[in-house]
Amino acid sequence: MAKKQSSYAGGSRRVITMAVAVFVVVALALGLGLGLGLRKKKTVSASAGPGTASSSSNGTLAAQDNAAFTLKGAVAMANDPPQTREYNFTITNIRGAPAGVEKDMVVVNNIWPGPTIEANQHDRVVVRVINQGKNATAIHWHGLYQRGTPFYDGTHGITQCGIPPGQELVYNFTFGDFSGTTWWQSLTSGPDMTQYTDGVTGALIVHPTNATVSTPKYDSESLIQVGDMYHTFSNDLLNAFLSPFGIDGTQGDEPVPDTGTLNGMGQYEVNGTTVGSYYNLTLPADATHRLRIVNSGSFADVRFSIDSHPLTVVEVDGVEVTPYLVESIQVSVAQRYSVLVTTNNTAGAFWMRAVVQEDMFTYDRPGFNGNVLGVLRYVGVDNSTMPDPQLVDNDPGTGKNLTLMDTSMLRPAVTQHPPASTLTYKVKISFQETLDNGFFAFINSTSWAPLGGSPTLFTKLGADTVGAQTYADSQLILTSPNREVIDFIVDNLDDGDHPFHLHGHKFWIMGSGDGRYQGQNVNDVQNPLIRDTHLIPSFSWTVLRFVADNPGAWAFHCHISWHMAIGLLVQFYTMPDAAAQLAIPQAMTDQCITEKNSLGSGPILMRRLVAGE
Ligand SMILES: *[C@@H]1O[C@H](CO)[C@@H](O)[C@H](O)[C@H]1NC(C)=O
Ligand SMILES: *[C@@H]1O[C@H](CO)[C@@H](O)[C@H](O)[C@H]1NC(C)=O
Ligand SMILES: *[C@@H]1O[C@H](CO)[C@@H](O)[C@H](O)[C@H]1NC(C)=O
Ligand SMILES: *[C@@H]1O[C@H](CO)[C@@H](O)[C@H](O)[C@H]1NC(C)=O
Ligand SMILES: *[C@@H]1O[C@H](CO)[C@@H](O)[C@H](O)[C@H]1NC(C)=O
Ligand SMILES: *[C@@H]1O[C@H](CO)[C@@H](O)[C@H](O)[C@H]1NC(C)=O
Ligand SMILES: *[C@@H]1O[C@H](CO)[C@@H](O)[C@H](O)[C@H]1NC(C)=O
Ligand SMILES: *[C@@H]1O[C@H](CO)[C@@H](O)[C@H](O)[C@H]1NC(C)=O
Ligand SMILES: *[C@@H]1O[C@H](CO)[C@@H](O)[C@H](O)[C@H]1NC(C)=O
Ligand SMILES: *[C@@H]1O[C@H](CO)[C@@H](O)[C@H](O)[C@H]1NC(C)=O
Ligand SMILES: *[C@@H]1O[C@H](CO)[C@@H](O)[C@H](O)[C@H]1NC(C)=O
Ligand SMILES: [Cu+2]
Repeated sequence: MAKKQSSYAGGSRRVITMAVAVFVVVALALGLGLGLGLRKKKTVSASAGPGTASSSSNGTLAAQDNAAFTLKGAVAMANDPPQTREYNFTITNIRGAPAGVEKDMVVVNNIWPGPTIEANQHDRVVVRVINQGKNATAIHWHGLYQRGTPFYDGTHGITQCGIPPGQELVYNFTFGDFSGTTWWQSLTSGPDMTQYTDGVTGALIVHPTNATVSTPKYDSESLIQVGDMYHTFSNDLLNAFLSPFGIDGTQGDEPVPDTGTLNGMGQYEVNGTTVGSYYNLTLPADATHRLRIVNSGSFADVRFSIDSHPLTVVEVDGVEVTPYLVESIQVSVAQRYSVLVTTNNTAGAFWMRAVVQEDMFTYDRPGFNGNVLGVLRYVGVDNSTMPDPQLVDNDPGTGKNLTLMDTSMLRPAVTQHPPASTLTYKVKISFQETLDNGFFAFINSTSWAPLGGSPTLFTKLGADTVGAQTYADSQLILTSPNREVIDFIVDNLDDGDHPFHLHGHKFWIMGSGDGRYQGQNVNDVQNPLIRDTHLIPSFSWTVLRFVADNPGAWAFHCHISWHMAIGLLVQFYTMPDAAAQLAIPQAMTDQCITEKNSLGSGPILMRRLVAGE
């Protein structure tokens, strides 16, 4: 929802208000272009200011030095025998100041970004998640297939109940066919739905064991985790977002971040003084380095570039792509790219830029700084040397007019021929006001709300029988009894772009276009890009194709925290008979009992729509 300078923004909501009695029917019939009037961009001091403590916390964020983001690397790990890599993740509520301004955070092991998991494809990973935080949690291992272990997908309300405060859960999985760059984050539901926004994120790197492609050679590798940053605790922002007047007086306007970070560091101006820090990367001259870039933010795209250094894109969401030389790349929330950078310039210091894109913002956040910087230095350059601002402004390879990666040019390095589809589902997404003055996201006429104590996977497997039937109106579940090749057609009727992610699979992007899908042929596309997170633009259609042969319950959702929290999620329930062969760990069903008990005798739904049911 909501895009700055869009003549459609906000329009459909007002139409709905006038026609509440038939709101779903009317809204769904609205289609494109029925907007009313221009949204004025206003300046508001939304919600609590920087550093407001909304909850008491224990401890403060530990500093990480630059070396924390250097990877061991594929070459160094190539001879490691297959092994189980074990981690303890302790979740706590703390205070921290990643961009120089103190705020409430929820983090793993007292650091942010959280611990990096770096493994080889043939390894097993065992993560013991110890929840010492205030609310329930669940950790999602983004992009992994979890074939045979769908209950470790970490999606609260779908593949597990929350890990209650004071309890722990062991995730234990292998990578199967997955290799490449990804990340983990908490995917919670209930009162604390936007928890990852407050800091439960980290990188997950899987080096291929049996590489089918030879990535161009590189000498070393490291991480670049970028994203937007809010100085207010996300739960407070969510409550303001959900209120009848919205965060800025207009319902549906998403909270605008204060700034962004690069490897957990950023800069912010407080009373004329710049606070925060810079991530520093030091590289030898005449070498090629692989940067694994993740947008672990919650809302905005981030545009990444390095002054005077072009980037060669070689990987997209774990898929090796034909090398593609660009000056900058734009990364939507939850997407990943690997780029190669060659230190062939005159030795010096250069800005790395992670520019938070503002086109989705609907109001001005005072003090906003979207120009997040880090420093690339060549070995031998004094570590206190900062890039020369004069040089930067005059450098033709930098500044504001960089050639941006065109995602339609990206092609898998190994040519693939997607199989013919055997099943088609079509949905439309929209944002609508409800009868009780709520404002929610809809997929067709369903707005997802988690069923407390009763995750889809467990319910479907008979491990739990409460709830799903009673509240089926909040669950759009697309069941396929057998292996299918699914064409999933999405009509985005909204004025915002949405980075959609499918759990447990990758999808081919078969086709897209303006307006609604009207039967366009998508079967002739050659070697289409395949990935797990794709930005579906405003007022457009997209056809995604994937092979549904992974037994389990899999979320397909917008990765913008605010949108998932208001229901922009649909589930694929695949091959129930095969799923029924899987044994859900006892510890997990026990946590559902805890969750149910904590809900008391009231309704088991943690949040549900009142209108339209
Ligand atoms: C801080 O930690 C102590 C000991 O673990 C605990 O008793 C206390 O409740 C915590 N305080 C907060 C505000 O979480
Ligand atoms: C995890 O914590 C347990 C208990 O404190 C400890 O025995 C174990 O060695 C830890 N494992 C790792 C990988 O740190
Ligand atoms: C790698 O290839 C070997 C030999 O073909 C096979 O046994 C192994 O399962 C493969 N490993 C992965 C992770 O694909
Ligand atoms: C992880 O799963 C493997 C395979 O089922 C099992 O052998 C191993 O004991 C498990 N590890 C833990 C810590 O549960
Ligand atoms: C925990 O959940 C409650 C709602 O039960 C919410 O008000 C609170 O902000 C959350 N606290 C934290 C620290 O996540
Ligand atoms: C910034 O200035 C305002 C107004 O003078 C003051 O209230 C505030 O404490 C200052 N903040 C910091 C971090 O110095
Ligand atoms: C430096 O390397 C890039 C590839 O990363 C290449 O495009 C560029 O031409 C090289 N510049 C020089 C001066 O060799
Ligand atoms: C810069 O280098 C000096 C000398 O090697 C070292 O003592 C110092 O810690 C370094 N500073 C930073 C910010 O890395
Ligand atoms: C990066 O380098 C600058 C300049 O030396 C220094 O002020 C800053 O502390 C460094 N950042 C980190 C995280 O070490
Ligand atoms: C950058 O692009 C803008 C708008 O397209 C144009 O007005 C401006 O002249 C360009 N600047 C440079 C340095 O090319
Ligand atoms: C969504 O609604 C459209 C009608 O507007 C219908 O054609 C389509 O089948 C529905 N999708 C699902 C999955 O029910
Ligand atoms: Cu969205």
